[in-house]
Parts: sequence; structure tokens; C-alpha cells
Amino acid sequence: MSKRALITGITGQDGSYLAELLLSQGYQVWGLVRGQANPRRSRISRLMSDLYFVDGDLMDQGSLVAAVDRVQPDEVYNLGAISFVPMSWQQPELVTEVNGMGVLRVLEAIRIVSGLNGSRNGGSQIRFYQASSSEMFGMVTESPQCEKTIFHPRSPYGVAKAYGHFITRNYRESFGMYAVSGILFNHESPRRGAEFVTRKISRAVANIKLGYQDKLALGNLDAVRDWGFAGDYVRAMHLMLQQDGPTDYVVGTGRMNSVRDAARIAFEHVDLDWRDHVVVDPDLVRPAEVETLCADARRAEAELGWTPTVDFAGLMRMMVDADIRQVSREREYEDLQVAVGW
Ligand code: NAP
Ligand code: G4F
Repeated sequence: MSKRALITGITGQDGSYLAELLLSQGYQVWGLVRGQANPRRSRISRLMSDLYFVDGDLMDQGSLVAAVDRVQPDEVYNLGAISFVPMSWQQPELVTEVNGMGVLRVLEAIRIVSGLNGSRNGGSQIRFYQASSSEMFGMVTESPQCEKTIFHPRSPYGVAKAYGHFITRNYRESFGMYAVSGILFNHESPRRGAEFVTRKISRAVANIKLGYQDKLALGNLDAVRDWGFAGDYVRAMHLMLQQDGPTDYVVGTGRMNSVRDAARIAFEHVDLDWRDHVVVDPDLVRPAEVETLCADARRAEAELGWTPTVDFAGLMRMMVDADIRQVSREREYEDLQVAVGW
């Protein structure tokens, strides 16, 4: 019988790649979706006929218990979150509820459906993956960062993710659950949300190249990240749930690039000079910045056999090419609307 997976956050970037990977491996894939006629299903529209859906929200414990009970999954991937860091200064309580307490609620749903309690901690058949983040390292105490590096989160987002990380470990230790966290560094793709810096750059480059835009406003150009391709990172998530025992892993490329590098590579790809177009907007600088991140992913490589396949320049070029195609299509459609008088 095929394995069943339940993915929270299936409409997001990672959820869409993970759903594709699991379907290709013969899984029955269920997505937890929220809201009436969820508008963001476009990332998974090609997969709709192969997927199963169950309603639920990380803010609602009862809906999660009902979802786990209905799906009876072998594996649960908790990818759902408010993932844009600046939002966490604007709505810190909401982000803490979804990104922190939401993890506890999924773990509780698994515990309740599995019939585990304090005196019966024999584990659950359901394996659990938590989407932890390199944002937890924040103001880094060493470089590169590995599984043992101390956390110093710099945003309410990072603090909530640290709670999710520790409560996952606590349920593993308290109830014998196979519950693990992947501490993933930044990963991007043509499906990345338009608010994140790599996609903001690739989309602007496409618009500028095609003559629809002239300037691109960015914040801190000196910020350094370890950026990889999302399609590679979902392989690591899956591998983490296939091991003999549960352990947390850092996943990243071990390469550092700045926001300035990202802009330079993207503009160069279409024969433009980034300095002619990029302007710095101080309003985009964060109240507390994570200046630099770099992964030491040797455990993932040694134990999972995981390595990335796309380098940073290749990733930026892939995103620019995809956005040139997308912007062209959007503009053609707009022109058609004008032509027929819609
Ligand atoms: P994303 O594209 O922003 O997707 C977030 C997903 O969370 C969406 O499907 C969204 O659903 C769902 N969600 C939001 N609030 C929810 C709620 N209250 N209940 C249920 N679902 C909710 O994020 P991503 O880049 O795929 O990242 C996936 C996970 O990895 C996130 O937890 C993120 O924090 C973490 N992470 C990401 C990176 C990265 O570089 N991408 C690195 C480290 C960790 P709707 O469509 O309904 O809004
Ligand atoms: O692309 P970003 O918004 O990603 P950030 O904040 O690193 O968070 C992403 O990665 C985390 C893993 O480390 C995830 F947990 C999280 O969910 C998310 O996926 O910003 C990257 C850097 C920051 O230092 C930011 O200050 O780019 C800098 N930046 C400079 N100008 C900008 C801009 N970021 C954005 N979004 N927009 C700008 O105009």
C-alpha cells in the first residue's frame, strides 16, 4: 500500500515541490488548506487532480486533530507558516501563534490521534517534519552554523521558529515520537513569493529588460545569505523522515553571497549593469538584521547523502529566465484585454 503524507503549507513554494517529489515516489499526498476557495492554489494547479485536500488551519487545534484523524498519515510535513520575516514585526502575535504555537498544535494532533499520553510514551507510527529556519541563528556566534550552534534569533519570526524547534525536540524526548526539524537556510525558485529579495530582484530585472520598469528599490545590500534551490531542499526533508532514528539536520550550500551579488548576477544575465537601476530605500532596512548566514551541512551530507545540485549563479539565472517568460505572458494578456475592451 502506498504511504500517505500530510503537508501543511502545500500551497507555498516548498509545499509545491515536496508534493511533486512525494507523488513521483508513489505517495498519496494530502494538503492541509485553509480559507474558502484558497486563492493561492496556483502553485499546485498542475497537480490538483493527483492531490487530496483537507481543510484546516494552524490556528485551530480541532481542525488539525480532525485532519490527522481523517488522513491517518505515515508522514506529516509542517511547512505552514507566515514566512516573510518583516511581517513578524508588524503582526508579532499572529506570527507567534502560527509559526510557534502552530507547531505545538500539529504535534498535539499527532499525539492525540496516536493515543499517546504522559504515562504511555511508546511513540507514534506517524513521522513528523518541522520546517525550522536558519533565522534561529540570527546574530551568529560562529560561522558556518551547524546543528550545535547557539540560537540568537533577531526577529519575532526567528523567536517563534525557535519555539517550534524546541517543542519538536521535546515531543520526541517526551513521547518517543519520530519528530525532527530541518534547519533550512534560504532556498528560492521561480515559485518564490514576490516579496523575498531574490524574487523581487529577478522580477524587476525581467520588467526592466522588457522596458516596463526602470528602478529597483532594495534595503540592506550587504546582507549575506546561503541561498540554494528549493527543489533540492525538499529532497532533504523527505530523507530526514526515512532514517532509522530521528535527528535534526542543517541544510544549506555552505556558500555565502550578498544581496549586492544577487543583483549583480541577475542584471548581468540580461546584459545590464545593476548600478544603473538599483537604489537603496532605508525604509526597507529591518529593525534588527541577520547580517550573515552560512550552513555547515556536513551531517546532512554524511548521513542523508544530501548535496545541492544548483549553485547560486545558476539559481538567479533560472529565476530571471522564468520571470522574463512570466512577465511577457502577463503583458501579452493585458494588451489583449485592452484590445478587446475588457
Ligand atoms: P511560503 O511559500 O510562504 O508558504 C507558506 C505556506 O504556509 C502557505 O501554503 C500558506 O498557505 C501556509 N500558511 C500560512 N498560514 C497558515 C495557517 N494559519 N494555517 C495553515 N497554513 C498556513 O513558505 P515556503 O518558502 O514554502 O516555506 C515553507 C516553510 O519553511 C515555512 O514554514 C518557512 O517558515 C520555512 N522555511 C523557509 C525557508 C525558505 O528559504 N523558503 C527557509 C527556512 C525555513 P496559504 O496559501 O493559505 O497562505
Ligand atoms: O529574502 P528575504 O526576505 O529572506 P530572509 O529574511 O532571509 O528570510 C527567508 O529565509 C529564512 C531562512 O533564513 C526563512 F526562514 C524565511 O521564512 C524566509 O524564507 O531577505 C534576505 C535578506 C535580508 O537580510 C534582507 O534585509 O535580504 C535583505 N534585503 C535587502 N533588500 C531585502 C531587501 N529583503 C527583502 N525581502 N526585500 C528587499 O528589498
